[in-house]
Amino acid sequence: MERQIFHIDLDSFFVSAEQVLNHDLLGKPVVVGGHPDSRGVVACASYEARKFGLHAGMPIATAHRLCPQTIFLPGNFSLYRDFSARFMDILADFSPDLEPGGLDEAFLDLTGFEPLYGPTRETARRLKSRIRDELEITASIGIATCKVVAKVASDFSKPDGLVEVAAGQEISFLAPLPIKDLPGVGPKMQEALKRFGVSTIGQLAKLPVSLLKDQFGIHGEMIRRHANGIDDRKVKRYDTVKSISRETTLEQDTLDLHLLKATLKHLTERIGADLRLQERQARCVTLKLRYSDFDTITRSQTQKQPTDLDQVIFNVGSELLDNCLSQRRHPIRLIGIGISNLTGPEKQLNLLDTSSQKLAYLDQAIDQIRKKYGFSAIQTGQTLPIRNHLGHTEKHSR
Ligand code: DCP
Ligand code: CA
Repeated sequence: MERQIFHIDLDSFFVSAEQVLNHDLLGKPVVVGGHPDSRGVVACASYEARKFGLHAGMPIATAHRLCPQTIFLPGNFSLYRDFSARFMDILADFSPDLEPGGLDEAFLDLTGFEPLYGPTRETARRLKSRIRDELEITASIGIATCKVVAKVASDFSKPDGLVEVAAGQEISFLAPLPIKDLPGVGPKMQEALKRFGVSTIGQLAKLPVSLLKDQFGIHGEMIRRHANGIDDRKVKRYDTVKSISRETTLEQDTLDLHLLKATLKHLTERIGADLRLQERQARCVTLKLRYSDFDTITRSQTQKQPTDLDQVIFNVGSELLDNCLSQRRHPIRLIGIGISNLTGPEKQLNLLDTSSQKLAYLDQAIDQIRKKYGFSAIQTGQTLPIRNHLGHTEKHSR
């Protein structure tokens, strides 16, 4: 049976949530991400602001210059968490096969539900209405036989859209779109592909596998499959999530240990926040490195004591990084960190260990402030070298 996968994504999420609280913000250029004189970046821009070229990741100062009438809001993380929980509750009413991909997006597997719910598009319309009625926020939905096409379709349909890609139409739907629309194709890969004369997903789909494998390793093979609408990844239920990871392609291939560790610390803080949000701890830490020649390695270490502490996870990752670099000193193109072997939600802190308790309080305090002011409100010392580089390329997976 063909699968029916939905990808549902709320439109301009942070701004939309703010607009529910304050209707005066509706229809205006609004940005969440601090004040114009701050050094931060745009987290979310309303569609009205996007008309002026504003987008997530852009420095606030640039956004202010491009559109001085923009209303800048500092962000309210607990508000977004609340909307997110209500959003996921609505989705869970439709299918237990629900995989959140962040606060405001999720995959939902509705394969086999048609006899019960009626035609798929009708189900999608009902889902959109419920979200609009209960959250006062619009959502965009993509429907397809696999995850990657459903995700591209929901992005394509934005805002307030609904696009269904019928079985057999995957390749013709993807072909005319620019390669940047395919998840996993970052700025570096776009540049490299441009050198081969490739600018659309259709052209990418036809490149020889050997060439993609040569240039980008197994990632290249996966991207080619996705460009052909082939993706057999299942929708993974939240409660069966086995690992959390984040990775980022560096602006330039580097061996600068200071920069590599700062990046690692930043990625660790994000998976740490995710882990604590789920009230879980992890035993195994995995470091991923991709060298400039696309050789990709992972190294793991399992701890006796599960942890949800940024510092502990970072220390393990940092040690793994030192080991890898002592074995092969070659410029790094991508760095990632993951945690697996998860336990919880019950706490398993070693209560006699006061130093780890202190770190737990510190992480909680940082989470609290981030909840209030958004993620980049606090930079710990170790991430300072990369504060101006945090932006688009980072991706996360579960
Ligand atoms: N976010 C962030 N920093 C970024 C990107 C996003 O803090 N660099 C936050 C703010 C967004 C939320 O995550 O509101 C969801 O991100 P999306 O990429 O889904 O973007 P939006 O929901 O803002 O807009 P869209 O309508 O394109 O989905
Ligand atoms: Ca969104």
